[in-house]
Amino acid sequence: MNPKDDKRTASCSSTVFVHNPYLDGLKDDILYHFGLGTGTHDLPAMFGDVKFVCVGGSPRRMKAFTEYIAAELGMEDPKSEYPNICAGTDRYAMYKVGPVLSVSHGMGMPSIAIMLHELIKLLHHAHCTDVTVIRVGTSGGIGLEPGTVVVTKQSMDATFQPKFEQVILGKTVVHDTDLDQSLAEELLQCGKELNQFETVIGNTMCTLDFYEGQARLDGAFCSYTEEDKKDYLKKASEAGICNIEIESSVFAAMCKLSGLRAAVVCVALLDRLKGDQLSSSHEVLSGYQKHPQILVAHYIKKQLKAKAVCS
Ligand code: R2B
Ligand code: URA
Repeated sequence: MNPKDDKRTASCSSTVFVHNPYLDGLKDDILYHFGLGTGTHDLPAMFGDVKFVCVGGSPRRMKAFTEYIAAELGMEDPKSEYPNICAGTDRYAMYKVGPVLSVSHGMGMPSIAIMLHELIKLLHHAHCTDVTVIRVGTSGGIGLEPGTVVVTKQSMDATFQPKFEQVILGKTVVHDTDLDQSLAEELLQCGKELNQFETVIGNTMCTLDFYEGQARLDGAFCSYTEEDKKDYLKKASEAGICNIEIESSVFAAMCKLSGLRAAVVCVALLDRLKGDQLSSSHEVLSGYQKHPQILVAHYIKKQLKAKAVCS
């Protein structure tokens, strides 16, 4: 639907757009991988107040994020277990506290793309407005100290191009991967204010896989030399790439298509110029994984405080 044709579009609030003329013809829309649907759930009542959606790979991490943000916002309920809203399925997990929704997306572009189709429809059916979506994740850094948080400027593919390609009906469709630059700058500023860990802004390379796709030497297969790997990572660095992960490009493309303000905030778990294996202890890696959550919680708190002052 064109933004101008949407009667719900108020002068200063933006809705979540779907671009599918067939959706209106559906009696009920079943969000299969969430175990939710328009015929079975009152989506506006359940989700109409959502303003921030935080997405990340692991269900456990997204539950931990919900507990953390609830405490940070002073919304924690000591008796609450934060039930998984998607309990009817084990594909994704979803938690909600106040205006913050946390959703897991699994690993890789196909997994996050399926989740995003259903998330965008959910937000649309729930008549949500002014929603910000942030991926809080992990990545491999290029020349960064482990624990550094990278706020993505632009998501690049494995050939260092800022695009996401999808084959639809046998034809390659190219989407751009622009993220909201002002949101990225605000998040960088939050990292500076917190001053608890290094935060940088830079390009993120999104690959099809964790091993050969990211020039690792420790996969089941390796069809290149260590010299080739070093040369590739050097070229990536020269293209402004600071970190590598496997979801950001389709995330950026789909959020842009639906008019969602979006950002990617990932911690670097290791420096890929120094190695491939994640050899730090579980405690150290868990500590690093909290960095994007701390930063994004700070951002959400600031936004809610500013809104409270204005209203
Ligand atoms: C980063 O870490 C995960 C793989 O270990 C994947 O979800 C990603 O993008
Ligand atoms: N996630 C990735 O995709 N790559 C890494 O090296 C670490 C986490």
